[in-house]
Amino acid sequence: MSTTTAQQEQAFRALDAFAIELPSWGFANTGTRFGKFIQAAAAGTTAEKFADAGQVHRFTGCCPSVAVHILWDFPEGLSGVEPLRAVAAEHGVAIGSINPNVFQDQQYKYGSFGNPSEAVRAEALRHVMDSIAIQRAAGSRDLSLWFADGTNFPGSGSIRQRKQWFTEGLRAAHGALSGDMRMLVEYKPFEPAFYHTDIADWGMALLLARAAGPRAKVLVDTGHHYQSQNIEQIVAWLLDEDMLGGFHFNDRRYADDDLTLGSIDPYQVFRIFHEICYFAWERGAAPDIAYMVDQSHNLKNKIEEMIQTAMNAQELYLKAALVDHAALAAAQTRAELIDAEEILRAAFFTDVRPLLREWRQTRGLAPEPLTAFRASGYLERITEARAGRNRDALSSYA
Ligand code: PSV
Ligand code: MN
Repeated sequence: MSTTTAQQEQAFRALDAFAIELPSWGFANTGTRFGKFIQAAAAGTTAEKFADAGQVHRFTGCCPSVAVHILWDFPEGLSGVEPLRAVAAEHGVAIGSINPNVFQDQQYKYGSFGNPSEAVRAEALRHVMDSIAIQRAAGSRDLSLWFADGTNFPGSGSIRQRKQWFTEGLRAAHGALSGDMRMLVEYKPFEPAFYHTDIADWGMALLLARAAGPRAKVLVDTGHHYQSQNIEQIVAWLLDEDMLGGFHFNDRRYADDDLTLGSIDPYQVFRIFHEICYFAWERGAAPDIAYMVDQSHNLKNKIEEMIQTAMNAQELYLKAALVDHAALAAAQTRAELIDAEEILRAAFFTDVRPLLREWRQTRGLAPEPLTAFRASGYLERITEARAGRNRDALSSYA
């Protein structure tokens, strides 16, 4: 498939409109439940996470905001917002979605919104309300909710009762939203709970979001599905129901592996983007979706990996934007199965990297973000500045 001028214009429009949010936690030292591998250059403070995220945006031009986790990035609460806004502006990015954390503190051992203790449920709601205050002060549109709630053994809790508690909690939180603020409800089939998870799939998230109110939508984390689940069908259904609020992108081979987007199955990411672009073509307008990355890497260099992720996302999105939708719709109507499939494959196998290089150049960006980042010397500078501290963290960890 060679590209025409009209296709180039279409491609550039698609790229201009495509932004993907980075997770602050993707720049810090993280690990698996078996241990951490410390990187000398990893960010140790929220300001450093924003500085590193700013580099990703500087070289890719498509990552203008950074998702924050309340306990990890705002230990001081609301008073941390103004200073962080200034830091974000200094690095050319904005504070993105707000992630409350009702899963790591001791009181949440048996859950948060689904905890059998009324006092703990109230505490979880208070934290979410505090997070909404931070969301408002930060000028952030999305409150991104993920709950670790669930049980490990049959009989441990009343599944129906917990569902009702979730409805109550989400409704109460929804009541505090105003203006253009939204609430995204994320689902996950298992981990950390291994018998039942309170919000285990998109159907449960959808019902809870509907019960919470009109500002609540579903968040699809690509790593939160069982093997071989048809994620693009979930996406198509949520789009059709006007309930798709956003994504947490990552790739996986087994479970919630947090691997680089498109590293294992780029065709799946393409098919997801295709459902979105096809929907946009039919409706004549792009749906309002928050694209976010949810990955943290302890083996690859974190900044380079986020640049790689952003580049993969752009490539796969662009391929989906180049699908000949009119021809596809006609082939589907005539049940021309091979032709319809080949239309998708033609777009998927188009090498869009030359187009991307042109787009970058016309937008004042370096054509090869990773190479340009490596040549900038930033990594060497932060490695030198942070290595000592990160080594100390290693010895205190060991
Ligand atoms: C849970 O696995 C999750 O996907 C949620 O989005 C959390 O906010 C994030 O990971 C924390 O890493
Ligand atoms: Mn997630």
